[in-house]
This record gives sequence, C-alpha cells and structure tokens, in this order.
Amino acid sequence: MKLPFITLLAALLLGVLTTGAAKPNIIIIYADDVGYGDLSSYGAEAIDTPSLDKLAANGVRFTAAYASASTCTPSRYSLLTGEYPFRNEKAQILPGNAPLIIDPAKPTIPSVLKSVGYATALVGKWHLGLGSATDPLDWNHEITPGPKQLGFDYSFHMAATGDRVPTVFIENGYIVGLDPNDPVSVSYEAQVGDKVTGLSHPHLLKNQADEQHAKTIVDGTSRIGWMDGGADALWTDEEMPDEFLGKAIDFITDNQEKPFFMFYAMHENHVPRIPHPRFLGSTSLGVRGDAVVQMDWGIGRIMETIEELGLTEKTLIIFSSDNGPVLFDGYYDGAWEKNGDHQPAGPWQGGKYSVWEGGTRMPTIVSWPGTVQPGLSDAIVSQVDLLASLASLTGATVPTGRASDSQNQIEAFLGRDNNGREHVVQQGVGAKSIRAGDWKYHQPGRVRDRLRIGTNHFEPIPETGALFYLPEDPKERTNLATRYPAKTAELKALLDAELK
Ligand code: NG6
Ligand code: CA
Repeated sequence: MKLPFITLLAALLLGVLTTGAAKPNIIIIYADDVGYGDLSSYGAEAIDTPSLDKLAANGVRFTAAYASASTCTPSRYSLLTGEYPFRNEKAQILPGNAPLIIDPAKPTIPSVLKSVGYATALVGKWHLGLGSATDPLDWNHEITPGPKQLGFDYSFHMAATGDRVPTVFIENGYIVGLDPNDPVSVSYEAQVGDKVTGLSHPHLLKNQADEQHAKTIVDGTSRIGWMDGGADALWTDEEMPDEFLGKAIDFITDNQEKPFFMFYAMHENHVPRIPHPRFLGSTSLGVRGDAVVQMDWGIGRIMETIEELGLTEKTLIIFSSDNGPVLFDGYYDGAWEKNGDHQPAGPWQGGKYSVWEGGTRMPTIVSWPGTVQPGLSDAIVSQVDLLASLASLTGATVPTGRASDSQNQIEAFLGRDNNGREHVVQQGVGAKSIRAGDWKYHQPGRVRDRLRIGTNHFEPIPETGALFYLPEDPKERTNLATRYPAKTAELKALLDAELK
C-alpha cells in the first residue's frame, strides 16, 4: 500500500510530538500523620514496614520531599491544585460540614489526567469540604459539588477525618447505606438530636477524649461535631481500612485496560487510631505503631494486585504523607505513653502543626519498575509539584496562569535530577518558613507544636527571624540570623516574594 506523502508526514509529526509522553497508571498513596521516622526504610526500629521497604528498594527514596503544610487540609489542597495553600485563606483544617474549598474551574491532578484519557478515582480521606458555600448541604441527597466536579470519575470517601462527623462513607456523591427514613443531620455549632455525648457519658467510650473530641459517640468513640440519624450508614472504625482497600483494589481491577489514576488517601494513622484487631500488638508502640503496620500491609495488597494483573512496569506509585507525626491528638489512646524512644519524625525536630522540618519533610517513595532506577535522592521536591510534573509526564497541558506554584520536577521525581527545587515554602499553624538549598529561614512569630498530652508547645522566633544551616543543624537549634544577616535577608526576601 502506498500512503500519500501528507499522511506519512502527519504520522511522523504526531510521532515526534507524542514522544516523551508516557501514560503509566498513577497511584498516589497518601498517608495521614505518618512521620519521616515511622518507616523501617527511613530508620524506624520499632515499626516494621516491609511493603514500603520493598517499594523503596525498587524505587527512589527521597530525603528532602515536602508536604506544603504540616496539617491535612492545606497539604491536600496544595497537592491536588498545584498551588501553595496560603493562596486560599479557606485552606485550613476544616470542620466536617465545610463547603468545598477548591474552585471546580481550577485544574487539579485528576482533571488534568482525565483530559489525556485517564480513568480517575479518589478512595479514602477527603477533608477538602463538600457542597457549595451558598446553600447549606443536605446530606440526604446528592452531595455536590465534590470530588466528581474536580475530575474524579469515581469516589469512595469520608467527608473529613475519622474524628469528625459525619461518620459515613460517601460513594459517587451519596451516603452509602442511608435509610431515607432516618436522615442525617450535622452541626458544628450545637447538638442535633438527643444522643448522649462523650462529655455526658464518658464511661461508654473505648478511649477518653479531650473536650473538643467529646461530642457525638459513634462505635464507642466520641467525635468532633454533632450528628443525628443515618444509623444504618455509620461506619465501624475497625473495618474502615479494609473497606477503603477493597474499593481501591476493585478500581484497579476494573480499570486495568486503561491508564488510571487513583488518589488513595489512607487514614490508618490519624486519630482515632483504631486498627483492626488482627493488627493489635504488631508493635510495642500501641495503636499508633499498629496502625502504621496496618497501613503498610494494605499497601502490600495494592502492590500484589498490580503484580497479579501484570501492571508492574505500567504503574507509577508515589507514596508520601500529608503532615508530620503527632502522638497525642485528642484521644487518650496510649500512643504517647508507649512511644518509648521511637523517633516518629526521624532526625528532624517537631511534627504535625509545626514548621520545623518534622512537620513537612515527608517519607516519600517513587516506584516505576523498568523506568525508575532504584536509588536515594536528596533533591528538594514538594507535593505541590506533582500536578505540573504528572502533566508533563503524560503530555497534558495546564492552562497558563494556573497551578502557579507547581514546578515540573518530573526528572527529580523519577530520580534523574538530583537538584529539584531551589527553594520551598513550608507552612505550619500560624507560621511560615522557607528552605533554600541548605538553609532554612523562619518568619518572626512562634512555632506551634503538639508533642505532649493536652498541651501545645510554642517556640518563639525573634524579630530577626531564625536562620538554620540544615546539614550541621538538622534539628534547627542554633539560630544564625544575626551571624549571617545577608543570608537571612536573602531568604526573607525569597519568602516575602512567594507570600505576596
Ligand atoms: C485538630 C484536632 C486534631 C485533628 C486535626 C486535623 C486538636 C485539638 N484537634 O483541630 O485532633 O483532627 O485537627 O488533623 O488539635 S489533620 O491531619 O486532618 O490535619
Ligand atoms: Ca494529616
């Protein structure tokens, strides 16, 4: 057969234009409150994480990969939109009945990947709000806008966190198992219904809680906020990880023929930490260690599914966490008492809520057998970069002016560039800092931390700001701001420019 010259030319051009674009399946496994030091591949001795260790042995293990913030909502906002969270004042820890805080007109990782043919799914924790800001949400009808309007074809998720009502699963916009004669109502202002609470009936609780977490009792655990109705739809904490895992495996299996993207947002290690009984006692650390072991086991099942379906070399897996570790976060579950000398944040200071490195420097592993060379990388990368990087990998376009903080760092993520970003902004609760190369600068103010039971620790940062040289001072203890005023001014200017 003789093809006309113009057809050949077109085929050639198309070939050239599409070379470089690859469409592996992409799974982002996003852990909750898992710290840098919580995995055995990152040095943990009291917790054994064989699945993630295997992922790390066959992929790139990062030592300088950051979440944008040290709490959940802002980090998730940033990961999905490619924008730093301080650009949206609503990107703060949200109540369970908050409206959706991502504008559906903005590109997100799922919408960008969908535009180049991916099947997309959210399974697990959400915590980015649901419903519109103008109409109060009726939980008993279609819950919209939500994940679907942001580009997720399929979704199975909780509204916010395990310690917040409503304690129900939502699948494709509808509460799962809801009896229309027993409608759900939710409030964060006042009690709804007449159920007893953790405050009035503490003897009904599996674990005692602080006052904030002592409202509606569901499955023996009191929560933040009030909820009534939906008795048939309430989740069982012990079963939750298995429910999410089942949906994740189903999605992979159902979509094995197409390129797929799944945001698998695991909840295991967030409070209330209630592992399935088969994991109790897996570690000496109590429920916190056991929850990390359960998470690792679930990741192992995902990896097995990929292998069994013959998708290993077609699947890019990115594992990271949304913020640093916390031992006491509202429930007296023994995690603090049983921690021993385990270092949940590894070599770094601080954890959840803080802008010390422990709050935002995340255990991060990227695996894509056959494409990614196994190794270690100290390139500075941020979760905010995933949007532009995955768009670049898959040949998708991001409209100009959108996802403005997201840098294409695909070469760094795939372990081929060991530099990554020049600088990265870190956000805690009420504080910000910037890392540029080996230096880190903190704004004047105070750094909040929560490492002990019931108390927040506040470390003041003087008017000069604080400057640390990370290679020699990983715990950020020796403030060099007055010794190196030019360096301090340089980083301050970089941070101010980003915050503008
Ligand atoms: C805090 C809760 C905490 C946790 C956190 C959100 C306190 C007193 N309470 O307000 O228990 O739910 O919000 O966690 O700190 S996150 O990982 O979703 O950001
Ligand atoms: Ca979290």
